[in-house]
Amino acid sequence: MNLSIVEYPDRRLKLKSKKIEKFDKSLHRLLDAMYPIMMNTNGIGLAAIQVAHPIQALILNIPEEDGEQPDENLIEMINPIIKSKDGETVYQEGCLSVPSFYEDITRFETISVEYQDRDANLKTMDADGLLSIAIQHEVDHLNGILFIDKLSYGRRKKFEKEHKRMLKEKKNSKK
Ligand code: QAP
Ligand code: CO
Repeated sequence: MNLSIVEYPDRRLKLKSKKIEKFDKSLHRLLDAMYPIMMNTNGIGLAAIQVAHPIQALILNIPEEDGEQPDENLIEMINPIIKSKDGETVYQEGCLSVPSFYEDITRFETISVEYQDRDANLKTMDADGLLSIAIQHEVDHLNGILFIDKLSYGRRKKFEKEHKRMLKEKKNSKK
């Protein structure tokens, strides 16, 4: 499977992802292909829409204290729904679809999320810390929302300016 990361300002990132009904081989193949892309690009979370598949699937591998991301820590969530949320926390977020830009984002501190695994089994997870932030960031992707959409007017302007500069640099390096 040949996947590549969809980057801002691609309008596909604004799509609302569809609920998954078929837990078949093609879903498994997609999930299996997403994982190495995330790991090879130093990601900790990736939604299917970021590889051009607008379906409600996301994967996570939250680094441990030592920064390691063993394969056993992979979490796959299909059709996730955040059932409860509490508190507030601020973290400097980034996104594989918005490379090289990081900004403080306020999220809920703790959440409870219901989802299905790749075989359609229903699961519930209570999360706090970086895992909670990552789940909220990825569930936003399923709703067509990027972390930069949450910035204040002034911070968003700062992003647009930096983004324009980045595109110019990219063009120039091709010449
Ligand atoms: C979402 O983000 C997230 O700009 C996952 O050059 C962010 O994996 C969850 C990345 C913050 C929790 C907290 C970004 C890699 C990875 C970049 C990512 C880059 C290379 C972002
Ligand atoms: Co993202």
